[in-house]
Amino acid sequence: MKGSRLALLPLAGLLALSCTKAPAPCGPVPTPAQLEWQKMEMNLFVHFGPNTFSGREWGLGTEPEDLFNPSDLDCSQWADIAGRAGMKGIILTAKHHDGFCLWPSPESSHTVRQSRWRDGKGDVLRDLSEACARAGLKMGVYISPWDRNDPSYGTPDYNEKYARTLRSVHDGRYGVLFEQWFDGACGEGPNGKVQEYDWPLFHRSILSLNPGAVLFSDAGPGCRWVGNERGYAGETNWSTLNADGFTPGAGAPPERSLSEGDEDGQYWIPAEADVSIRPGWFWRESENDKVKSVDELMDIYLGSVGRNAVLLLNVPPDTTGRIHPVDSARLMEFRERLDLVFGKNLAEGAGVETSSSFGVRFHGRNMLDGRYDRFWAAAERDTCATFELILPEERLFSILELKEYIPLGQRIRSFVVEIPDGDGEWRTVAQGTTVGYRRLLTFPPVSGRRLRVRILSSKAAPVLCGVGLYHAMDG
Ligand code: FUL
Repeated sequence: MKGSRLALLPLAGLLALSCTKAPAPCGPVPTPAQLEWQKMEMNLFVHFGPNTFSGREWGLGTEPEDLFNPSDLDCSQWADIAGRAGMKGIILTAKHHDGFCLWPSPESSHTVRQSRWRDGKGDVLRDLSEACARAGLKMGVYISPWDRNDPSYGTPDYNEKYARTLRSVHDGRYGVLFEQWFDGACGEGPNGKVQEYDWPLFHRSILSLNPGAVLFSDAGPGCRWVGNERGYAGETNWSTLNADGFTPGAGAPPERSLSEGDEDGQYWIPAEADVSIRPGWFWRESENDKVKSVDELMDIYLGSVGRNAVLLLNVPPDTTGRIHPVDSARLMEFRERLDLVFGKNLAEGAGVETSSSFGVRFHGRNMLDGRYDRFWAAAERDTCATFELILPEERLFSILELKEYIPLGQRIRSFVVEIPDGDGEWRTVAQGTTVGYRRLLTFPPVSGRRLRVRILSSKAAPVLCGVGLYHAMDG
């Protein structure tokens, strides 16, 4: 009795020691705000403004303010639909290229204040911030630097004015805004001149007031455009990017870096994939029958959220100021499909065997407890680590989900998924490259009890906090 107690002491000491030791980060890592942003996974994009009423994609800037006159603006309806669709935030085009401000901006005379809508007393940002707060959603803003209305556009004064505009929206009056969207389009203003933007000034103006804001643009610094407007990230998608020397618009990083990131990129600048549920960004009657199908939306989801990007899905309200019934019904069907496919993790209850682990705390079962902050870490030198799932019974699946614990950096370069064939030999069913925050890899349905993931190459020993198996059902 006495002897065994003594024998336990060094073991307890060892355990205490191993509890304090954790894997070291590898390369750039997300800021806390970028991590929270990535966890949002899917947000609603709202293109709304004079174009909704003119049918144009890019307004000229000469539209009379009275053109903007929604008959029944209802931001609570947007928030309700977004929340029910499983989105975590809403980003509104507070100012598009036509320069019209959906809030009574003190810096502009081309705003809702000059319109007949609500007798010039309306403020869409106010309505939306209140609706988002009620629905538990975050709010972000798209404020186009390109302005086809402002007479000072094309002169240094415009940069100062634009910076003041940003400050007046990010100063807390509309709550804490989670993202600022800087689109890359840059054309001529009313005087025929093109603006040279002062990006450092714009960034400072926001971050000094709202340090947690994630700044979107072609070159970051908070998150990056994915390089296309179809809603797909590269199959390989690093959240790291070499952004030095690049600017939004014409000076953007090459398309491949936007969609795939740069493996040894210096900065953590994850991808955001934007796409519209309709052919255009703004609502048009003629596109009511061209709303994307659930299959298309599902494919986009797998190609964005399932490839380590955040999905920004545009659903533009109509001239009433409400989301059209066709779009809202489609979003609800999309949600039903997501719940059907991802509602239950078929890996639940599985035994997990790993090639190694980094001390006792970081064992393989951590990948199945549903918590982001508990993970399996392979032993320090085990960059070709393997884990195997042993399911309680035979199950049919066609999607593998992997999640890296990105506060320690993005590591995995390539992996294969294998199941045993009749002779017990491992057979490859799929292969992938990067993982990142969340990877959903699809393959023809397989039925079995055992599945093995062999990481072939990783920048440092893999650190995975989630694994899932699902079955993709078609419509
Ligand atoms: C682009 C704009 O030019 C389009 O009109 C749209 O707003 C898209 C999301 O960003 O830069």
